[in-house]
Amino acid sequence: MYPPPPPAPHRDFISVTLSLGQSYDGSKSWRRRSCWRKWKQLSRLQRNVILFFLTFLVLCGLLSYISVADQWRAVDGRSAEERKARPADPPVLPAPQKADANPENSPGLLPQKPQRHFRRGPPNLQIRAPDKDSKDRRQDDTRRRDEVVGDARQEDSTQRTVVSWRGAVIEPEQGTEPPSRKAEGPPTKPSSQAPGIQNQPASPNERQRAVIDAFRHAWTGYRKFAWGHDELKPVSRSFSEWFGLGLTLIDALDTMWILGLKKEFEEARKWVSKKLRFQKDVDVNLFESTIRILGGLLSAYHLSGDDLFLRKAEDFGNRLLPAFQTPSRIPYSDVNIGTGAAHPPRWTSDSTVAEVTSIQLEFRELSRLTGSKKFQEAAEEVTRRVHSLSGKKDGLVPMFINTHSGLFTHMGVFTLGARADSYYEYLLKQWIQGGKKETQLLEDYLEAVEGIKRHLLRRSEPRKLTFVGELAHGRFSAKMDHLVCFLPGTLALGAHHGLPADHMELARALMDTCYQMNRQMETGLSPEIVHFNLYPQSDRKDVQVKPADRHNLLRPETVESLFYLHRLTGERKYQDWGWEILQSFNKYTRVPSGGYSSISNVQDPLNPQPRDKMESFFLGETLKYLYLLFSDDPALLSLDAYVFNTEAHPLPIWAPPRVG
Ligand code: DMJ
Repeated sequence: MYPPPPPAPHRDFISVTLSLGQSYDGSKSWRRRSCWRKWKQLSRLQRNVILFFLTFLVLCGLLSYISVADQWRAVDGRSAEERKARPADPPVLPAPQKADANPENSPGLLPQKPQRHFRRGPPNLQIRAPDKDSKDRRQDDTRRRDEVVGDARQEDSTQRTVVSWRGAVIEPEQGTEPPSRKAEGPPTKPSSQAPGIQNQPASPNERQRAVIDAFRHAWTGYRKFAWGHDELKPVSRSFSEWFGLGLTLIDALDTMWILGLKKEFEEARKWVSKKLRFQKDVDVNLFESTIRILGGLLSAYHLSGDDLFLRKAEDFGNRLLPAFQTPSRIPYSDVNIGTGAAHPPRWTSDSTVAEVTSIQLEFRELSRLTGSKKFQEAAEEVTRRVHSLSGKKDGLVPMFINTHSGLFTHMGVFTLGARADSYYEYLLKQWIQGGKKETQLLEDYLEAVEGIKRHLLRRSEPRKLTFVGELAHGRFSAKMDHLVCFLPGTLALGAHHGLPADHMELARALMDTCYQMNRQMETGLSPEIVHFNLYPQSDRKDVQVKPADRHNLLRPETVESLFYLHRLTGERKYQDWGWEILQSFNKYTRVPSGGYSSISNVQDPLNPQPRDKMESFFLGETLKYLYLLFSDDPALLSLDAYVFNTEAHPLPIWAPPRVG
């Protein structure tokens, strides 16, 4: 017997296939049968796994279909609305946005790449009529965004930056061309004739003629030995450079105009026109170049009405803006006006409080004149931040502020001298410049004056001179810089503008002291720093000078305050004191071949030791204030029409906008 044949393998498969009733009718049918055969060959587990994946894929497909379909519906709907909303003949360009509404227009601070995530829909549909609420919201949004963007900016800038030895250099988007004014507010032109300045000045009196003579002598030296350079070295008959921008020439422009030195002014103007170029690979100090160069150009523009100076000021202002590109919006001390790389000093990431808070008059005025808000925005952001910082003592501020954290550093040291002085001056002067409306500035100023009275005022022995000392961690020091002598003038100016009468009393008392700081020296010129005697029993004089502090840099502060005190009280003694000081300058600092020199020892009339340097502020400030002090005409640069920046450059007080 033959054993029964083994069952044909996969027999059921065959039978099932056939039972489908499909015949071989070409490759498709054959492939179907082959797939089915393979499927049946799989184990139950394998089939389940495959079925699960297939179900999953189908579900995913369904879900994404639903979402895409929704978007398409939305797009279709919006297009329909847009089609309805658009005017029949749409503008080719989007309507301009106001500068202050657009964070990308503010200070050159934000990364200047397009911020795609802020933009939705066509730009012309984003413009809405400004209303107060939306403006406030915008400001809040801008502020919030700035915080976020501050971090992003850091990242962004590291990508676009040449990193310096400080790790803090920023590659700017350097605008050498004046910014387009179309997108921003309208510029403000000066009146064709600056008030208080005649084309032909009234004939100067004898003392004013002496100032003109001093100016001419200084100018002769500069013209002969330093033309177009920053500073004259009168003894060696050469020059020194700081920024390489003709600093003395620019600082002196408005003085020449005020003194009526037309020929000299025209020659200097020609140099500005033909030679002054800011496209230079050079670091400038933000504060010093703002108060001297920007301030000087703006003032020259106002007095002369010559557009050249405004164009130069705008170009220069643009080149300073990268200094504000810091994590905290507190500007770096230095910026390269050719490359736009900004950085703090080599030894610290701090800036000086006086420096970052004494650029606002100039930046605000530049915005007003150009209609471009970015200058004002950048500078006022600093004011706002400093206002809300902790670490002050009854309105008195420390001397340093960190550009990364935005916080005060070196806490607990308070002075009205170097590194803090013009913070106080600019609180008052900005308030005046803006038409006395910005009450926060006024409040900060008033609080600071109270702080000065409470913590820094003392009287010396034996003559009871009122002076402003310093406070270091609760310890009082009877040290006073000559720089503090700006304060009597500032206090008097505030009183003139309606602040308490006791400010004027304090101004008078401090003026006497500053005069004595000059008078008690053998040369009649103040040293850089004095210490006051506090002990009644000693046989010391009131004013003491340490050997290291005996120098005089031809600084203006005493004569600056004398100008205010005379202008606002009419008392002749202030003119007489100024006259003494001018004579001392002539006697001890005048260099026969031209120019004046700072000296090393105000206590040695036989050998005052010339230092061979004429600072630009001698022409920009000292001689200008002396000339104005000797004038008896209160309308000459009236204190109701002008406010002087901290380098003595007069800028107009903003008139209230005309109604109707
Ligand atoms: C000037 O540049 C300015 O007056 C500044 O505020 C202080 N230092 C000098 C003059 O002393």
